[in-house]
This record gives sequence, structure tokens and C-alpha cells, in this order.
Amino acid sequence: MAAFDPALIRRDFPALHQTINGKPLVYLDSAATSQKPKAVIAAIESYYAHDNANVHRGIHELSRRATIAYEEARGKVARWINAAEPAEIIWTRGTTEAINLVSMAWGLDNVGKDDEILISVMEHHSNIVPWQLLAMRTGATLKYIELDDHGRLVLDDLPSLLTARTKIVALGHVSNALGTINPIKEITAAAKKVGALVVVDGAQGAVHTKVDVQDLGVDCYAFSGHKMCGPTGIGVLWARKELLESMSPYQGGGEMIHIVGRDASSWAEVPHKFEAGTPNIAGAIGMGAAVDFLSDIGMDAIAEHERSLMEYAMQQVGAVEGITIYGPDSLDERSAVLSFTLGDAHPHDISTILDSDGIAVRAGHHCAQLVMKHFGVAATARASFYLYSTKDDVDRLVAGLGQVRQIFG
Ligand code: C6P
Repeated sequence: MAAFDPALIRRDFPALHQTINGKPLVYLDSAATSQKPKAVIAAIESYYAHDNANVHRGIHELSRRATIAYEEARGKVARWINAAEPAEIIWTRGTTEAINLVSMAWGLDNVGKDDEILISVMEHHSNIVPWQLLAMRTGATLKYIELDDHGRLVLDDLPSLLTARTKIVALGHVSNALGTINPIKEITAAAKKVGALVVVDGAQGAVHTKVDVQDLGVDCYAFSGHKMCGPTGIGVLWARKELLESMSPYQGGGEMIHIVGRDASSWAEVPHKFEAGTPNIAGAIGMGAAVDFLSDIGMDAIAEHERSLMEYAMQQVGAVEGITIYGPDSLDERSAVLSFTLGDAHPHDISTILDSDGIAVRAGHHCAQLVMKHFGVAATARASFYLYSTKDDVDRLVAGLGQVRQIFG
């Protein structure tokens, strides 16, 4: 494998090579969605240009090719996260749909009014609202792990929060608003002692680090293709096969059935039981190509690059007068997300000024309003990095923040 070189990697991403407002683009919004490499774009184009057909339905050549490519992509994702077999990979529209699937398909059958669901204040709305909906429908109680001042989970509270009534523990692997990396393996070990189902929102986890679902010991792991160089509209729910087999279907329709009668039907085998309707075939193929792309580079090399970039960004951005950085100080506890405020400047103004300089950051509550509330802010600006980000990007960001300071005095 060649040495990791972001300059070479950047050549694979056409969208990075453009000017915005007359300045070369600095894309620091990869936590929202990553840019796409040529290999992913080509895989999608090739499917539509040569193999376009519905899967599992026809016995003609195009359908055969489409089905093979679609199922091969499932196998790639399975190997990538060390799932025991491809059947444990359920294609979804993304992390959000994967979590909703578990909350409805498992939750409605297994959670009752005396039960508890444990989540945290750090969660993205996609890992809060589905559990609120489940609690509303079942009468179960929703409980929260709190945050400390550094944006870490207060795990000292865990022994008292986990009880014989805890049916589900649902936590993010990595916070999109703070970058905090949660110790999922340790939390899972504690949750298993009370027999809880452990669901992990891996939207910002599997993207940046090698994930081994079997080693983590969790029950469900959800992530999205578009944050890991793949297309939008495709994502994955991983769960152990026995668990998936024990679960009711989530949606009904074509593809998920075995036999349909007038009054009742029987279900297709897992994973198809959870994939009603024509799936996002091109999306799955694109996500498979993204897995190939990331695997060729190596997740360890990507993680190392991002860590050194974060070290530099924390130093450089941290030195800007008036800056407040949210989240843990330690690089061991932090992923490639830098959330900040600058004096009294509203994050939307920060983002607008940076945009006029060609720099894309996200401003807002980042779909994590409980995190904002915890820190007493309405919003933050967020720079997020990926394998193609460079120290030059950080320097441009720091220069842009200098302009913000000038404008706001
Ligand atoms: N976060 C961000 O800018 P979907 O939209 O289903 O692909 O992913 C939802 C989601 C769930 N959990 C976490 C931790 C996430 O970061 C996201 C998506 C984007 O931070 C868009 S809000």
C-alpha cells in the first residue's frame, strides 16, 4: 500500500477542485456529507449505463448482473465491519431509517410500559426522536446519560441508570456536534449485564475508524453511505442474524414476502424481510465502491491522518482570540469534528463570512439541540475533516476566522 498522501487522495475528488466566490474551495463540512471519489461516481454511472435492471425479480441478464452487483456490495459492507455474514446487513435509506427500523420492529414487540430506554444528551435527533416515539407508543420511560463540561458522557452515573427495566441502550459512537468518541465496548459490557439491547448510531463512527461489530459486542450498528464517500439515500443497519430473524418486519410490500395470502402473508428470509419495495440499487453499489475505496487506503491510515490534522486544528484554531472550542481536549477522545463559537459572532455569520472566502463549514444546532442546551448556546460553527482534508485547509480556516474577528471587532 502506498504512503498516505492527502494531495494524491484529493485528485480522486472532483468536487474539491473548484473555486467558490473566486477562492479555491475549502470543504470542511464532511460530517454533514463527504465528497465523493471518482470510483464511486463511476460505479454508479456504470450500473445505470450498463446493468440497470431491478434486482431479485428477473431472470434476464441485466437483472442477474444488477442482483450480483447489489449483493456483492452487501458482502463488501459485511466484511468491512466484520459482520458474521452478508445477511446481517440490511440496506436502509441511512442511519435515521436504520434506527427507526429497530425502534419500531424490535421496540414495539419487546418494550412495555414498565420498561426504560437509555440514551444520552449527546445524541443526534435521529437517536432521540425514534425512542421518544417508541416511549410514547409503549408508555416506557426515556432516561438520559448526562454530559460533563468537556462534552463527555458522565459514565459514573451508568450503574444507577442501568436497571433490570432497561430494555434498550442507544448511543452514538461519535458525536457529530462535539466529536466525542464514546467507549462503546465498555458501555455495552455494562448494558449486557442487565440484558439490554445495545443500539449504536455509527453515523460518525464507521466513517473514520475501523469498526468490528463483533468485537464491540453491540446488538445493532447503524451508519450512512453518504458520510463515507458513498452516495446519499443508502445506509446500513447491521444486527446479528438471530436478532433480525426474531424481529417483525418494519415495512410491508414487494421483495420482503415469501407467500402472500388474502388474510396473511409469510416473510422472506433475512435480510430481504426488511427490504420492502425496489431498493436503492445504485446506492448500494455506490456504497460498495466507497468501501473498496476506503479499504484500499486503509482505515488505520485515515484515522492517523485525521488525528494529526485534529492536533494541528486544535492548536491553530484554539489560538484564535475569543474562540471557544466545544468537546474533549484529548485527541484520544475526539474525532474529526471541531465545534466552536467566536466571541459574540453568531455562527451563521461566521459561516457566511467563511463562505465568502470559499470555506464551507456548518453552522447551527447540528441536529443536536440537547447538546446546544447543555452548553448554553443556540448554535455553534463546525469544521469537520476527512481523509482529503489538509493542514492548508486549517490555515485557510484560521485566516477566515481572522476576518470574522475584524468584522466583529
Ligand atoms: N448528521 C451532520 O451534519 P442520516 O441523515 O440518516 O444519514 O444521518 C443522521 C445522523 C445520525 N447520527 C449522527 C451522529 C449524525 O451525525 C447524523 C447526520 C449530519 O451532523 C446531518 S444532521
